[in-house]
Amino acid sequence: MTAKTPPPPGKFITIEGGEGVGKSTNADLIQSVLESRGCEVVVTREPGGTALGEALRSILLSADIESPVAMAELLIIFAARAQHLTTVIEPALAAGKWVLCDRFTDATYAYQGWGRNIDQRAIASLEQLVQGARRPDLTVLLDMDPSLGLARAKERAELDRFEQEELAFFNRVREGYLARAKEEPARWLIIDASKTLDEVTTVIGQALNDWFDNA
Ligand code: Z5A
Repeated sequence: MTAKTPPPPGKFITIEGGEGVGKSTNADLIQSVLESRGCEVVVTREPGGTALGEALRSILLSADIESPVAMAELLIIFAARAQHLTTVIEPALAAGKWVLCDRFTDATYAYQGWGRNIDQRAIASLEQLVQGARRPDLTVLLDMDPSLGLARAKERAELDRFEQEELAFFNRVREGYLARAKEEPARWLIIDASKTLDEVTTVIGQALNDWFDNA
């Protein structure tokens, strides 16, 4: 009888980046790399991931209702996150599953912090309150010039409330992501998302396999 190799214990992986950088497109690839390593993967997203979170997401993205002020936007995002963490992310990790989340709190620092100029300390307080010690184990940042991502997003569908912001907003968001990645380089894989989809998927696949081998 051959002993079966136990699957690696669950980890929390997030995908981040500006508009249209290819997060959703590349989530499938990341999932398949993880599954090829024997991981059971739960794929989810923020804002969203629960019925309440998806309802709050609709409010946040709608361009047709009253826009929340920046602080209300921040609190709605953390309300959705509290529900998501308690009912989806923590139970999955506790059961040994891997969680792959399209955006998480780094997006809050980038969009509400750098983009909307909310004090980073206010975000850090909410992060501590809602998440305790929970932080991503690995974050894949798809990085590219925001004008390129916005052009991709425009081709695809009608623009949501965030996508209607001016370019300067998205440049600040990008700067925020890169600053966070610089602060904690071991957690981040920075991928040049301006390349062709084939090139991007190859680089992500290699980087993820290297990370696994060195973990
Ligand atoms: N938000 C926030 O403010 N604070 C927070 O804390 C959180 C979120 C968590 C919704 O997120 C909004 O919430 C978001 C920030 C805010 N702002 N907006 N809008 P979202 O993740 O749903 O939003 P998004 O960035 O707009 O997602 P997206 O438009 O679906 O983009 P994506 O997932 O990165 O891209 P994609 O759908 O995979 O690809 C876009 C198109 O490009 C598609 O047609 C692809 O086929 C194509 N594509 C992908 N890769 C390539 C390459 N390499 N070459 C050419 N074409 C490509």
